[in-house]
Parts: sequence; structure tokens; C-alpha cells
Amino acid sequence: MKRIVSIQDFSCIGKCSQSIALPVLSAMGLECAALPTVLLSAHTAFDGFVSRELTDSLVPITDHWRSMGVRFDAIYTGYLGSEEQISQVEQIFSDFGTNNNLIFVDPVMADHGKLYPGFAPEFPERMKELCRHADVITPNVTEACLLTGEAYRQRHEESFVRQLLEKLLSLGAKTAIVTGLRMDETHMGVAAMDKNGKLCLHNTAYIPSVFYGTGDLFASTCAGALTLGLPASEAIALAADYVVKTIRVTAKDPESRWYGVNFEQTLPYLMKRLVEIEEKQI
Ligand code: PXL
Repeated sequence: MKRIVSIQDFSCIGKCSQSIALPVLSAMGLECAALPTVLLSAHTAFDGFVSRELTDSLVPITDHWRSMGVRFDAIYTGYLGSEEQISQVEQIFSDFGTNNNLIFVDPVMADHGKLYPGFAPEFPERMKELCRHADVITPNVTEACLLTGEAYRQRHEESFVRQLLEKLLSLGAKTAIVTGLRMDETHMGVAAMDKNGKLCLHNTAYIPSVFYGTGDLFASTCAGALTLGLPASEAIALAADYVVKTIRVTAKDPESRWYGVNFEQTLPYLMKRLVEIEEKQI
């Protein structure tokens, strides 16, 4: 069984980060270790959230793992609380990275043109350095603009997407994936490019509602799919289709808006898709 470690916050209320990564990766048939970076009473969209950085705990925990000889097939990072935590994660990459494990960085810090509360304007500069060590990075459009110096915009024609991906690759990652693309009125897109410069686009229906945690749901599913050995083109299609299916289900439940997406109800869809992929391979 393959083992992945998910390095991101634990928000007690508001489905995001670890509370999405653990169940999704388990449902995908992966053993998922969790390293929580910050403990929050609720995610940062809730007024008055209480936040405790776990910076002092990360090194002792991973030192113990090293003494146990733990190995990971993939290292997946999401929301990190500070520049110091980025330095600690770089050390984790160096301690646990091998020639053939996957380093997957979701540079969580912003959406809808703005940094999330609590991040200083300098944070994206430091996040750029983390992206350098990654095999795969998955920024949304806002994060991709912050990482590349492009001005944020709400419409994304193909030439802009290509330029964004080329600039992201120049940060040093082997594959760049951008989510949340709006190439026309009715679609939402995801695009990937690797060092060969081949653009791969996957469009899904655009559903005009905003839910928290969809980026984390995409990243967890995509990291899981790549860890299972799917090519990037299939991993982005699976992850994007699962997110859209989940948004459709969540949109019928007005209560869920602040709590995140109802991904629990659509895990059977994800698992069915994985079985279909496996059957095609036999
Ligand atoms: O979904 C991204 C995310 C992750 N972690 C925390 C957040 C957010 C977005 O608001 O607040 C704590």
C-alpha cells in the first residue's frame, strides 16, 4: 500500500485541509499520515477564529519519524502558517525526499484576487521558493498570479494560460497545474503543463456558487491520483470532475455554505471512477 503524508492545518470546524485530505486519500486506497501545521477553531473565513501554530512540534515529530525509518511515496503540502513553517517543510523535503517519491505543493494562500487573512504581502515570495522543490504545484489563478507577478484577472484566454504555466514552470517545479480558469461563460477549467511544454486542458461545467475547500478537494484528489500512478492528464480530469460533482450536490444544501463542500456524499463517485480506471488498465 502506498503511503502519503499530508502537511497542512487542522481546522476543527469548516471542511478544508486535513479534514478533506485524510478521508479523500483513504478512500482512494492510500495510507495517509497527517502532519498538522496549525490548529484552528475554524477556518479563516469564520470571524473570530482562534489559531495556534504548531511550529514547535513539526521538527520533533519528523525527527521521531526519521528515527523510525518511515518512508513516504508522496509528500503533499497545503496551508502553511508562516515563513518559518516553509523552512521546516523544505527540511522535510530534504529528509524524506527520494529520487522516486512525489513532492506535491499546493501553494495555499489566496483566492478571488486576495491573500487569505493572516498572510503578509511577502508570503508569496517565500512560497515561490517552496515551489522550486516540487514535482507538481497546483495554485489557483490568484495564487498563480502572485507567484508569477501576473496581474489578477477574471477571464483567461489560452495565451494567458500558457504564459502563466510557463512562468510557473520557470520557478522550478516539473509540472504546473492551474485551477479555477474561466476561459468562457459556461465552463471552469484546469490546465497542466510539464517541462515538455505540452498544454493539457480539462473543462467542466461552471456552477455559479462559491464554496470553501474546493481547492483542497481538488489538490487532495489530484495528489492521490498521481501517487497511485495516474498521468497528470487523468489526475486533473478525475479531480476536477469530482469537485464539480461535489459542488452540484452541495449547492442543493443551503446549510453547507460556510462549512465547506459535502464531499462525504460524493466519495462513492470518486471510488467508482477509480474502479473504472483500474478496470481499463487490466
Ligand atoms: O481552503 C484553504 C484553506 C486552508 N486552511 C485554512 C483556510 C483556508 C481558506 O480559507 O482558512 C485554515
